[in-house]
Amino acid sequence: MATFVDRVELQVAAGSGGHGAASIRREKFKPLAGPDGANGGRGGDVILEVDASTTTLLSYHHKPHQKATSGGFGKGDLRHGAYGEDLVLSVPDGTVVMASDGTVLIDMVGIGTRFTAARGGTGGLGNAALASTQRKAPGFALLGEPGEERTLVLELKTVADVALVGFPSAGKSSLIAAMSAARPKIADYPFTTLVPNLGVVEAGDFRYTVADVPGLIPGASQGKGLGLDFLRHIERCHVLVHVLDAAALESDRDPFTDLETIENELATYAAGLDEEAETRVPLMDRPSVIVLNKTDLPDGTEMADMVRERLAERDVPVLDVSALSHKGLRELSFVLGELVEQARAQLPEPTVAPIVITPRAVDAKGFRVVKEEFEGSTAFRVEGDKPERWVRQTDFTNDEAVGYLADRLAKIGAEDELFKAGAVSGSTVLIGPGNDAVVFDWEPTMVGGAELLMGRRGTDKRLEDNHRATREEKREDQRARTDARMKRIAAMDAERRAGHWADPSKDEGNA
Ligand SMILES: Nc1nc2c(ncn2[C@@H]2O[C@H](COP(=O)(O)OP(=O)(O)OP(=O)(O)O)[C@@H](O)[C@H]2O)c(=O)[nH]1
Ligand SMILES: [Mg+2]
Repeated sequence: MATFVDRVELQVAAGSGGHGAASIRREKFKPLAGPDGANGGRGGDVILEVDASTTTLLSYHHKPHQKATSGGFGKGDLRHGAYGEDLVLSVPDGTVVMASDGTVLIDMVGIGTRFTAARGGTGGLGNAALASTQRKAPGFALLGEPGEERTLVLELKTVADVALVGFPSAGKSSLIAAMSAARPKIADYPFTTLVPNLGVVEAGDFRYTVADVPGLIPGASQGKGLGLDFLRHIERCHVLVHVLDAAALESDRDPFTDLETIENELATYAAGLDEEAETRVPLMDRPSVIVLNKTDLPDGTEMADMVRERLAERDVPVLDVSALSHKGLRELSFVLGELVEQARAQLPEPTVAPIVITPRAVDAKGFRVVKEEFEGSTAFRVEGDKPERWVRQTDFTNDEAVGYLADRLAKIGAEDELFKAGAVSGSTVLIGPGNDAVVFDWEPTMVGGAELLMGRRGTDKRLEDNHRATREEKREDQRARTDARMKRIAAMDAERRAGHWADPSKDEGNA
């Protein structure tokens, strides 16, 4: 069977932030003139955007991996890393975006609606930005953060005022083609239509959209034929049109049983739509119209005459039409226009469902320490956005960077909290969630001790040497150098006399 492409799994990866640079400016008479490592650039976001010219999710079926560009590295001489470019992915109106567990993240309705699917990583700070009065020459920079990565499920639920439903080959696409400027594929074999076609119909000066969905067969609600994959396209429509083939060739079919079959499938499907009930009129209660198509054919007119009365008992408009000869189409367009107008008027004010992001259990400090089992012994896990981000920014091959991380953690009180939770020197400390955590052997006192021995982190004695020599000091320096030179000359002369060196003047004399 043809693959259906209005439900796709999409892997999105935002760009990573570029690493910051650790660099020292050099000037002619001041080789260590201060830090000049610039920040890394921010990684690009992956953004979904509703675009009028996009009608299917087909392109993502072919390219399910989408990645934005990463930010550039910071460089010396304060050259900032380039920003990563955002990747904007066009999606059709009515695309529902879900997390991989099925949670709806956003229902993208309306041209121009945007959704940031994955956020780019922030660039790492360079050592120029990390410098402060206490830390004049940081010998490290922060790493750029990795971009967000997510698996999303995109599902298209066509947004149309009117949905045409019916058996395959009933003439749904032909009707769309006859009533609007849309030019869907039409053929005399079942399942010609694999994705919904959308058309704009004008009835006087009222305009509305009509969607033609793939043909339904008995058992569709259980997955037969194209199954459930397309039934969701009728969920949002205001008006249902039952397109009945009055000239069907099969002997076991007539418009009345066809209609009952389709209604059964819709009712079974609608029973599964619980959450929709509050915002929309239940599917089976929506206004509907019955059209008897192909009444240009003698068989068609005959059949229409036979079933018209029975169909009329349902208290919905029944119209004889022909997509081929355009018979009854003008009347149909006005009947539908009126129903759409009424339905739109009853529409509740559109409410934007807020996206609820479950907040993490952290206290006012922005982190918490939990005690847990880790590889058979007790460990302490630090959880919180800040500590986790700081860990990602740390270059663990650089002791100074690790020390800076310790400083940051101490500053928000992580050390105190670890003490309170019962951590002692040598305890295993994890920062971050699950298996992504960074594991440390905790040495709180050593960090302090190292501070005492080496002076403040990020200071460099050579940068602070502002002493200028006095005239007497310079003269003394000169004298010492002259002495040293004289000594060197005397030593060389002694070596020459001792015959260690060849003497060019003597060699010439021998020649
Ligand atoms: N004579 C006649 N033929 C029609 C009429 N409407 C459609 N047909 C023919 O019926 C066949 C099926 O038409 P489609 O419009 O493709 O039918 P459909 O309902 O979209 O079919 P699926 O997409 O497969 O569900 C084509 O050969 C059409 O030319 C009509 O009013 N009169
Ligand atoms: Mg069709």
